[in-house]
Amino acid sequence: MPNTNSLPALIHYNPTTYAPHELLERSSSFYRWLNERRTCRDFSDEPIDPAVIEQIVLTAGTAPSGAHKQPWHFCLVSNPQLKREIRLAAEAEEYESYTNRMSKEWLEDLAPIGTNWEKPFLEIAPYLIVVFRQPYVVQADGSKRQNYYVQESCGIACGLLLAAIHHAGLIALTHTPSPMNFLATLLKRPENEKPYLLIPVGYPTKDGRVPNLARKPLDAIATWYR
Ligand code: IYR
Repeated sequence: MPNTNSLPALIHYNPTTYAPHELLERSSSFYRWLNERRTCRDFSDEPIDPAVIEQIVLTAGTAPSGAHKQPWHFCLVSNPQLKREIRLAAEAEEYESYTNRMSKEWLEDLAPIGTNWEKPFLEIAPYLIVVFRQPYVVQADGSKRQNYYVQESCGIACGLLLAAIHHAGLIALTHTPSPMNFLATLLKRPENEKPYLLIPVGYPTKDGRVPNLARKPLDAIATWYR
């Protein structure tokens, strides 16, 4: 017998829809706008209303997640002393990575992007959003309950976060110091949280630059099966 005792409570859902003739213009204008997003390392220290950061994080929190567990936490760091400590710890790891840990091929692949172990943007950007994933939650009785598809859920949330940052007219950098457990220590996070991404957010400098990269064309990223 199927279990009929635990039917989920479903509610009506009527999102905005558009006529077929409007879809191409809407989808292509959204693409053209998001295609303007670039990862940029040249941050201005110009302040930004913290309420803006909160709206951006709320947007990230709309991401779908495995069993709707929402297995993410966003640390919003504007404290200058904490930003300095994060910079120093990140640079120590990055120095070790660039000089000893990364392969020759990896360094070759990064050469056109022009990165190195120095991360001044971690102090200059007005905000660092440090994203943590939660592989499990600790319940009231102390037992652990696993979350599902945590990497996927956090990846989608960060994608929405980057789109929200772009929509606000700000820039971001998806920074991945490795290893990055120093972030959990500095931010005193609970044991069920693992650092996922470190994302400085701010305005670009007036003379900000980005590498001259091209995106793959459609036929290189998609295959039709009609
Ligand atoms: N985590 C290092 C190295 C780095 C790695 C990749 I793959 C990049 O696309 C960029 C940087 C750093 O942040 O410099």
